[in-house]
Amino acid sequence: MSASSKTIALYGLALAIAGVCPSEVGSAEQSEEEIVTVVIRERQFQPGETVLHTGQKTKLVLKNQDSELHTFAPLGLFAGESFNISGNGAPEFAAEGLKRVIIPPDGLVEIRFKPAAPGAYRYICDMPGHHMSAMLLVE
Ligand SMILES: [Cu+2]
Repeated sequence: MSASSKTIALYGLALAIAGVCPSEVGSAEQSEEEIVTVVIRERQFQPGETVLHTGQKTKLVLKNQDSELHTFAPLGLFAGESFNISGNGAPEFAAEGLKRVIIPPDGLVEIRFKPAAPGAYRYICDMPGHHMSAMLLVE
């Protein structure tokens, strides 16, 4: 193989790689899950504001690091939406969707969903006397 034909072969290989990679990266971005974590510690949701994105596959992770029960009560965020809950929480449902999830001490709950509409959604812990609330901001 001469030096010039080797150069042409390498050039062709570079074109093939360039042609394949951008489309693979693009589709991976669309299907990738956005993972957001809220930690519950000393009767506070941390952070107090969490940003989510409309139409984005999302995994919302709630970690209870306290030695007492807390709940995640989303006040309508999941109304009419499909979602999947895993972990060791105890979900309770109402006609409008997810009412709350009870999260045991050192418990973990994962909620998979796609935020349907932009807005600011408050969620609370509705255990008596806890007075805990925070925001999910869907952009
Ligand atoms: Cu609580």
